[in-house]
Amino acid sequence: MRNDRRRLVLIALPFVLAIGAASVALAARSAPAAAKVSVTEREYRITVAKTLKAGTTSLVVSNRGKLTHALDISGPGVAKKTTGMIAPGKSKTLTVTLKNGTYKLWCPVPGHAALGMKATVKVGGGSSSAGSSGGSSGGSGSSWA
Ligand SMILES: [Cu+2]
Repeated sequence: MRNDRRRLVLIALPFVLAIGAASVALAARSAPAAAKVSVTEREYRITVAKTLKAGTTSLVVSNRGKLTHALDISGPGVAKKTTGMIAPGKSKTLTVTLKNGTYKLWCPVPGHAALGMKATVKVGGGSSSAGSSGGSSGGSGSSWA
């Protein structure tokens, strides 16, 4: 009896491990690596990084103001997406795919953009500088000494 149960566990264990590993791999594959960028809104301005990287980006928009706000974004490949209204103290996430270019962000609540709730964000631009600054270190002639 006791031996049988132990044997059963020994037989089942590799299967459990295999299933576990497979589900981990699936989870890793299905989750797109979206960069998270925080955006803060209050009366009457929008705080966000001036430059962002191209790719799938989750804008985490926090309303730190006392009024209801929202965030609209429009630019290359993004034909106006909106978070919808965000109550004071709340936040919403808006996922967009950014391409190189300039994006406009603003609060669509009437009057708010005119009062200053708008921002411009640049994506990409001069990204391909990697590799050019190598300095061709031949190795042999260390002239610093
Ligand atoms: Cu607003």
